[in-house]
Amino acid sequence: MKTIVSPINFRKDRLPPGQHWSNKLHILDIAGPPDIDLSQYRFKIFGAVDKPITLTWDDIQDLEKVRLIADFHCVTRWSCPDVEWVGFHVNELKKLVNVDKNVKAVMVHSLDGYTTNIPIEYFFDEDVVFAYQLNGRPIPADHGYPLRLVVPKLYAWKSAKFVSGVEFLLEDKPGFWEQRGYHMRGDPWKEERYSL
Ligand SMILES: Nc1nc2c(c(=O)[nH]1)N[C@H]1C(S)=C(S)[C@@H](COP(=O)(O)O)O[C@H]1N2
Ligand SMILES: [Mo]
Repeated sequence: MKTIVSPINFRKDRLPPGQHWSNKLHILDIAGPPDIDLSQYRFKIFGAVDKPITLTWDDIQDLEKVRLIADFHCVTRWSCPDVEWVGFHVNELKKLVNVDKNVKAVMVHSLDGYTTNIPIEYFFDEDVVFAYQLNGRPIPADHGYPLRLVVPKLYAWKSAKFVSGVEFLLEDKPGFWEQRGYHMRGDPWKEERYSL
């Protein structure tokens, strides 16, 4: 299995401004984990693509596996170093659908009703994965079972847990926290916490 270490781990200013190190991931979500039956689980790729597609849990296991090691930065100011994830790289999606070249952003959809928007260049990046393992085990329910997105270069609210799909957008629009004042991009080194 290929291992990707996020380039953020090698920055001279590794800890973004206004953050402190924490040795664990703190559980933060709007509604707690949903009940999951893997035989019923579906992952949808839709929006500005040639042909929308729905993957089953078995389909997801067939995608090439990759390991990601990356620091995790939460807007509530804790940062957890060297978190280890296993899953599939976002570029696997490009093998399944043709994405419209005018796409500006994605909306990630989750089973708890959560959504978050991510600019397309931050989504299709070298260190962005959909993960089903955390530190060598299936992702615990509270941390996003069965599948979560991990976007190391942005604040953790962009790393949607319990994902049910990705929608490609021709125009960016705000997700759950972005509608409530969080930043449309959310770069921790620019302290893009709030858009107000
Ligand atoms: N589906 C879903 N994903 C979510 C959230 C949520 O409420 N629902 N919260 C976000 C926020 S605000 C943070 S800080 C991280 C926290 O991840 P953790 O609970 O695994 O530490 O998950 C993000 N992903
Ligand atoms: Mo958060």
